[in-house]
Amino acid sequence: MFGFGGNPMHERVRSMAFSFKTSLFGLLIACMANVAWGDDLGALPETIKKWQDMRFGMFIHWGPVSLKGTEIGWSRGSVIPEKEYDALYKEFNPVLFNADEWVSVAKAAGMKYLIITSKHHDGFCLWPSKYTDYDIGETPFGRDVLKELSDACRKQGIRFGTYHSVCDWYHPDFPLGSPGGKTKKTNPNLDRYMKHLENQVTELITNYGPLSTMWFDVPQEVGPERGKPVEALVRRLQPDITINNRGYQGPSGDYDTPEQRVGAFNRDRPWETCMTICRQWAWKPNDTMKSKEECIQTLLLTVGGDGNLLFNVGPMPDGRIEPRQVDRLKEMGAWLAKHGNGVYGTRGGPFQPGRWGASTCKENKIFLYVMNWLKDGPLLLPPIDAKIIDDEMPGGLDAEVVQTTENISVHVPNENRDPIATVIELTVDCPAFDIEPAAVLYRSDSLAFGKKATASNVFQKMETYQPAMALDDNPETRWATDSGTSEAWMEVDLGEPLRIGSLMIDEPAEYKRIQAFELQALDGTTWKTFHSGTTIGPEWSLHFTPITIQRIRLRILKANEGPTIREFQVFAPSQ
Ligand code: FHN
Repeated sequence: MFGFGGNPMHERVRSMAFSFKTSLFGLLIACMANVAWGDDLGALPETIKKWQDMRFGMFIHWGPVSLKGTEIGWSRGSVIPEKEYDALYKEFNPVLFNADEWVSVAKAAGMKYLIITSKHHDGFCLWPSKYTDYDIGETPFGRDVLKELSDACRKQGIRFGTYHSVCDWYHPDFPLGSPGGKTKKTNPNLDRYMKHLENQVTELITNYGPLSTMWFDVPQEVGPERGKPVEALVRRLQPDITINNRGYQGPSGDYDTPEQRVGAFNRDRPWETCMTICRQWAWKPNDTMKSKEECIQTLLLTVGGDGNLLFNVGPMPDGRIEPRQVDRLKEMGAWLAKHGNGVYGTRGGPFQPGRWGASTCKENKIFLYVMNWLKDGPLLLPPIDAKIIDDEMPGGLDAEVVQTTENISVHVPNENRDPIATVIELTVDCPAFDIEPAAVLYRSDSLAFGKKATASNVFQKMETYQPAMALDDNPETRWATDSGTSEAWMEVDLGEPLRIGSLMIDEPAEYKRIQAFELQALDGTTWKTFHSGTTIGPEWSLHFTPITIQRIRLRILKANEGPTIREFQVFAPSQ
């Protein structure tokens, strides 16, 4: 039973509501208990469980801006002059749009739900709304994209939901305008705008529902006082809907939404990572696309943390999803077709995700997804208060699992390992979800692990962003610098002169900002550069002629925003 803690009365009402067959009875009970439905009560536990069981969804950011290949909403009035941006709809004619094709791509990817931008911050609506002329009905294309897409989803058994921006830099009544909400409208009326928002939300749920989700975003200017009534309206219109936490400023909705990163392990409040398959939310020609390995591992690390993954594509101006993105999604689906049993309908843990990999659980099964093995020796997992009664690998391959009171040793011969994630299914003698979650101390062989680190700048001087966070083998932590920092260095003192022959620097994909850097070793009192480059990125590695040094530093000469490093590892020369 999902509880969000909080007021016991709510729990009682919720559990009473949950035991009734329809949420209408629940609504009745809630009224009798004098609790305003939708104000304080989140989604019913049953609704949340169905939403969690889906685990993997398609996010779609689309609109006339795809004609320009720039970022939706944000390029209005910055990269593209406002008037030019706002006139794009007049030439928007995606004649190759085929809702059944899009939905079949989502299905082939193993996705179970689909969320599309009904309206982004630029105000353009992908359905013929009664409340504006700035919508798909006024384009040469003219067709109701949301209708076709929601019908296709229903036909193919995929849940349909909408992303609806709370802020609206186009609408005259919303106080802020482009670029990026940094300008003020001349004669705004926020109360009138909120009524407009409610009218359009009502259209979405009434005409294209039932929706899986109302995915709100960027609630500039909207606090709980104005936002809660909208959330309550959504729940009244459709009690079995999920709402994310971006409908208004402050804690809200049924689940959290870490963006462009895998969220932290959390079983107490539902959450969903939203992430782009490329770098931009809307379509961009030749945008950098994530590898198959990164896409699948991101999904596994997300579900291993007990989260959902909402994975974004930006369709092209002709209405197609870019073929290379389709291929990537189909690769994900092919992998999930073999190993999805440990993804759908599971919960995260008990072994918490990290560099080692991730685990999920369902009934008396634990699914291990091992992504990195130690160079020598088995993977060591922490002990659990349950007995492992069986272990197996897909295809009957052989794994060696030995459980003691100290640890669980997992060994799989090289030839049986999957380069993306090796799947081992453990059977235990109790409901696996009842096992206390535990972190896996995955130790790399880095000679910098736990050593002394200093840096020229630390984000707001916070302990949690010190350079030591890049020496802890923990992908959840990182060294970060203040926003606006364009040059910085971090230095590691290995404690004594050591011989090194390679290093790995992990600059997170979502924070890839370094544009020029040097690697230097201290020779006496002089820093000598032994490598220089322009980009680093995720898990960048360098092999070099072995050198013996004690102090090494990464000197960032140019970054387009405050640089951040998740891991800085140095290794002895390989034998
Ligand atoms: O500004 C938007 C952005 O364009 C995109 O829609 C993401 C998706 O989660 N949300 C906002 C940035 O947080």
